[in-house]
This record gives sequence, C-alpha cells and structure tokens, in this order.
Amino acid sequence: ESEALPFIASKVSQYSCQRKTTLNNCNKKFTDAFEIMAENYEFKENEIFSLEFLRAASVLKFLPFPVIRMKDIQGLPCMGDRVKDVIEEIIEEGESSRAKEVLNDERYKSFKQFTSVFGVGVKTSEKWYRMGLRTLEEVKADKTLKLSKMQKAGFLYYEDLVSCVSKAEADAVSLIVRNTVCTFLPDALVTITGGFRRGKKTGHDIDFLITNPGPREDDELLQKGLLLYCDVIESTFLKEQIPSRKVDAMDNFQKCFAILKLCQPGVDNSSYNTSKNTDMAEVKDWKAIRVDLVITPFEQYAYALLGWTGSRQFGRDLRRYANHEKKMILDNHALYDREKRIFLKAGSEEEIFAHLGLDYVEPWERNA
Ligand code: 8DG
Ligand code: MN
Ligand code: MN
Repeated sequence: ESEALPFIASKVSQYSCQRKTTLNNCNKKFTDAFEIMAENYEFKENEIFSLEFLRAASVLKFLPFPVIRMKDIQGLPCMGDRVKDVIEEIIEEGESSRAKEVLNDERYKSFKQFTSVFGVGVKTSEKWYRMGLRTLEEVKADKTLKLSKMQKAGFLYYEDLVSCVSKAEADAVSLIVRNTVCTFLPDALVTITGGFRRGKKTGHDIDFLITNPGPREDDELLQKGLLLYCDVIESTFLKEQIPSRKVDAMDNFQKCFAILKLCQPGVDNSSYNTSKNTDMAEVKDWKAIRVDLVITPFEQYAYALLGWTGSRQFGRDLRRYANHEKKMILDNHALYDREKRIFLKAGSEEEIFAHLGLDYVEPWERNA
C-alpha cells in the first residue's frame, strides 16, 4: 500500500475496529481535551457522555491530517454537538475553556488524585469525596478509613506506581515472568498484551497473558514467585457460557492484579533514597511495578489475546460491532453466533476478525 488513498470522510466507519489507528496522532490538541471531558463524565458516572467523547477522540486519532477548520470534520462519524463545540473553540482559541474548567474543578481534581492510587476506583473516590476529603494527604491522615489490602499496597508503593513503566522495564519484567512461569510450566506461552503489544513506549502497567498447551496444571502458578502484592482472582468461567453482552464486561479468567518488585541496579529510585541519616542512607535498588497476569485455557487464548491487547476503545467497538452488525456476542473467552446458536472457535486473532467479517487489524493499528 504505497499509494495513499483519497480520504473520504463519509466512508469512515463509526467502529474503530474498522479503522487502523496507529500511535501517530495528528490531533492530540483535540483528543487530549476530549479525554479530559470523558474522564470527568466517567467520574460523574455518565457513561453515555463519556463514551461520546471517547468515540470522537478515537475518530480524530485515526485522521491522517490535523484538523484546522470545521470543514475538516464534515461527514465524520461520532461528531455530536457537544464534541463540535469543543473542536470549534480549540480551532478558534487554541484551547477548550470547558476542558480547562474541568481541570480546575475541585471534584475532578480530587477524583483524579484518588483514582491514581492502585485499588481506588470511582466508587471509593465518591465515598471519600462525600466525607469531605479532597487530597491524598487528607486520605492518608484519616485514620478512621478502612483501606483494602489493595489500597494499602497502592499507598505503600505510590511513588513508584505513578511513574510510568518504560519499555526497558517491561522487557526486564518480561524475562522474570517468563523464567518464573517456565519453572512451573515448561511449555507455557507468555505474551505481553496491553499497550506494549500495541507498540506504546510507556505504560501504567505491564499486561501478560499466560496459556499452557495441553492439560491444565496452572492452578498454583500465581501464588508463587516474586510478587510484592498479589490478589488472585480465581477463574469463574463456566464451560459453554454465553458471552456477556455488556460492552465493558470483565472476564472470568484466573487473573492477578499484582505489584512486582523489579530488582535492578540503575532503576530510577531517586525519590526513595532515605535522607534521615546521610551515613546510613539506604539506596533503594528496586522499583515496584504494576503487572496484570491473566491465565487462559489454550482454546480461549486467541479471544483473551484480542481482549487484553486493547485498546479499551478498540475492544468496546469490536463487541458493539459483533452485537449490532453481526448478531454475535464477543467477549474475552469466546464468540457466540446468536442466530446459528453456536460458538465459533478460533486459534488466532486473524480467525476472529474473519468470523466477524472484518479486515485484520494489526496490534499497532489498534490504538483507537
Ligand atoms: P496502559 O497500561 O499502557 O496505560 O494502557 P493499556 O495496556 O491499554 O490499558 P490496561 O488498563 O492495562 O488494559 C489493557 C487491556 O485489557 C484493555 O484494552 C482492556 C483489557 N481488559 C480486559 N479485562 C480487563 C480488566 O478486568 N481490567 C483491566 N484493567 N483491563 C481489562 O479485557
Ligand atoms: Mn496495560
Ligand atoms: Mn492492565
């Protein structure tokens, strides 16, 4: 494909799974504002408005040119009035007053801080905000709060966890995970999924998918190893279970939202070196890293890989497309044809796209 095709706005699909979205975003100015708006609506549990901005952001990430006048977005899908207002203002003023208002909003600022802690979501933030708490310092000072095991770990390793995971760190952790898994399951397949599989250079965590061809012997894999924090969620998947139709449904794999201790000389830990006593100053030579470990039965591997590679928006649109355009239900375990009432087996992501009648989209083109 050396010849560039003429760009026809009205031919752009409303589904990101029918578009190829790389990390070259020419419209970051707009998409950053949309993502702030979307996050604020998410904090207000307004899923409809939040999705409206996320879909618009994903369309502009796909555009091969920067938007400079309103005419540039003519005919594009997902451009509702609320979205257009923000675009128009950014074109005229260089920034969005609405997004700016959000960034200065007390509730948004508090929720942003609270949800930056591992184990704290919108529900907990809501509770803390209603109690009158506004900052993480106030949360930490409040001794009446009952923190979960996950949240305690989140506070304990906060500085490390808010700093991004680099590709080099992901590679180092990948070696550790591979070696550890290998001692329990010599034939196991370990794959990095999530943002790193889509070609991102940094991430908030590292996502791994683990599968073992042959008989299932993976039961105690997750409890062993080098984890600083590990809350193992047992598999709840029932054989032949009809996929869930919810667009953001969680899956039922055995998984673990963990914190791994990456011991490596040279990791950036300047913020941690104790200063109480200069002579005794201990140099912290490790970094806490968020790792998601997901174990899948071999038959479901392709579906799990597709689901856990993301992006989140790409996954949402795949499910929505399957449901509305194909009368099929897709989740991280399976694809179910509602009309034929059968499960469609797949050994690779390519086969899943084929079942859905979609052109294959490479992982690095799924940055919707
Ligand atoms: P990042 O970590 O670099 O910030 O981005 P990411 O890798 O794209 O995001 P992620 O939050 O780590 O999630 C990776 C993909 O996994 C995402 O597309 C959604 C998908 N996913 C599931 N189930 C679950 C789940 O239970 N929790 C989370 N956080 N993600 C899930 O399929
Ligand atoms: Mn990730
Ligand atoms: Mn993750």
